[in-house]
Amino acid sequence: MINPMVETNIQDDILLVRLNRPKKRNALNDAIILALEKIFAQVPTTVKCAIVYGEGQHFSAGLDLSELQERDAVEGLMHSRSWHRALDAIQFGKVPVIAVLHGACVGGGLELASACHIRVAESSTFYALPEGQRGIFVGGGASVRVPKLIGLARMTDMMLTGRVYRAEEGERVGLAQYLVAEGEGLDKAIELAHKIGANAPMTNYALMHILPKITDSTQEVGMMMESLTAAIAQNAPEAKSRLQDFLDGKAKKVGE
Ligand code: 1HE
Repeated sequence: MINPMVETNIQDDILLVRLNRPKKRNALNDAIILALEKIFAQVPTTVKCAIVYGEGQHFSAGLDLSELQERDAVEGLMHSRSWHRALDAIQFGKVPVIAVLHGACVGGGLELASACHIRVAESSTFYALPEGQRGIFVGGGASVRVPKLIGLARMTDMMLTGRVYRAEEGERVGLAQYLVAEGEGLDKAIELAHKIGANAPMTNYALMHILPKITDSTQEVGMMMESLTAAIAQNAPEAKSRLQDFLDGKAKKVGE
């Protein structure tokens, strides 16, 4: 175990990562951020998908505010970059990552969730970016990732006014892709993880590493990257056998 505040466990081919600091509402201190970076840099090759979730009543209360007091500007810059490294290790790591949300998913907690590829929200989830109210600014990648989920106007509103999105509204605006009943998030995530793990590795790789670059590119460059990716993916033996299975009537139809 890298750090008792972040417990890991492998179940089948799924890596379960549990934030385990419930007394402090899973507030993310430097040690937790470092542990997350290490965990996601060292995902065993047998693992096909990971799930991040939180112990206690909340997913995460964000940055551990007690750590902010003594930092000067240079230390603040380094601190923000350490979050970027850790959350990049999640977004651009070896396997897709699903976040299971409940209770507070605020500040750095939302930054962590938005670095994951899929968010499953239980009905108690609420989202906020209280940095505006605390007199600070987001530093864990929210200004890049959150507008991609909900748009610039909504993120600006969240920070200017302290607006809180409840679970249902959050799913509607794009903060989560799935909304489930309380206590059902982990089961839903495991079900999704099995589906993700059954994909061809090249497809998952392309979705994690190439699609974000395509969407950040100009149309011309994006289209070219898409064609190159399509060509490489369909050339793989795995793609050939899956296509043959469909033509032979052996593969599942859409929706089955
Ligand atoms: C904390 C933190 C924290 C709780 N850092 N200690 N994030 C925030 O501004 C959110 C601040 N937290 C809250 O608004 C509330 O704690 C919650 C709505 C999340 C949960 O409320 P509740 O009633 O369940 O818990 P609580 O009683 O407020 O907190 C329990 C303990 O956790 C208490 O400590 P105790 O020693 O008095 O028991 C709290 O002080 C402690 N705690 N949240 C430190 N965040 C990379 S930049 C990212 C920038 C940000 O993330 S800014 C947003 C920070």
